[in-house]
Amino acid sequence: MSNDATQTPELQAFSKNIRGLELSPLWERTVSQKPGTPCVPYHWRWEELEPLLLKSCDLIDKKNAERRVLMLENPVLRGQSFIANTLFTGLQIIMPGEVAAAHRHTPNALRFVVKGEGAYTAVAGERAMMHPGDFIVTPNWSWHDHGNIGHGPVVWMDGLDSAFTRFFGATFREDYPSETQPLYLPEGASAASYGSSLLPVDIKPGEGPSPLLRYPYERTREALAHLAQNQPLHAAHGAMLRYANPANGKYPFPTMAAFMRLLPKGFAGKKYRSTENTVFNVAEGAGRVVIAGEAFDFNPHDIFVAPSWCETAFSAREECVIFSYSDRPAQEATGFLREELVG
Ligand code: 1HN
Repeated sequence: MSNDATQTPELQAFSKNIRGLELSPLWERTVSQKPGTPCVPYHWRWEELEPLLLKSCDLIDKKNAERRVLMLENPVLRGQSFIANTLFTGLQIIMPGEVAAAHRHTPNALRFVVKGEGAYTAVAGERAMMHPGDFIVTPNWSWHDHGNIGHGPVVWMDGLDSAFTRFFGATFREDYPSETQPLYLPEGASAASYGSSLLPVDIKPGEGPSPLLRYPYERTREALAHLAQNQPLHAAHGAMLRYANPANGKYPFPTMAAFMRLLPKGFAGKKYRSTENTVFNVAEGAGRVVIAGEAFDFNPHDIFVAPSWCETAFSAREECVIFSYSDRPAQEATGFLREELVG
């Protein structure tokens, strides 16, 4: 607050004098005390992204790019790597025969597979083939490498909570001594232990990231179709499911939640806002999303971001299936999360 009482010559001199001691008077503070962030809604079209990803393969090989990733940066965060204050989003492309070398880091990573067949990811000793629509978990500090043993390019979206590790000053990374890690678990091991609503008998619900490596699209799609046909739709979200950590029923990561929604053809959703920062990836269908008053017409594989407290409303020109991830678990754990239907 700045008023006459704070503008006396003595106070002005005081404020000026304390500046040299790295002090500032709270009564002159100008930073926002409102929800929301400086980040803006933004939409990236697959029809523009795909040719750029393919072009990047001609221009940079895997020896020179540790990961061939295009980062999606919020227009107000250019140079910062982030799509919103709390989230990283990248699009990664891997060509036949290529390997993305094994490493590990403190940020958690999720993958949402966009297009192509024949790529695998290996995480903590287990390999999983990646198929479009799959949701894949790379827990923090686990060794991971990727490869393409197929015949065409494969693209997926990387979502990381690296904004958190940067914020805390807790970013560490290490390369594995060889290009790929040893596979000490058979393919399907984590699905067998955790993927059928059954748990190993000695598992106690705890904290931490999901032990299930891959959430296959065909199961997600089937569950959503069933839900959309047999349950009332949510006024804003349509038929929406949350990916669960099977070991504790919570989120796949302590920081990041992931969701998939189905919007039936003709769905016109209500406006919704929350303090979550959310990134969307269109798995199927076309429609329109209005975020903070800006309309974006989306098509399959498009990506858009709804920063905190931006009103968001969906309408579906065709049946749509849309993946999203957000910082909800971190905001729930801290008690900061707020959400509402608007109007
Ligand atoms: C990373 O390790 C991957 O493993 C992708 O594929 C994107 C962005 C920032 C930091 C590490 C990967 C990343 C990343």
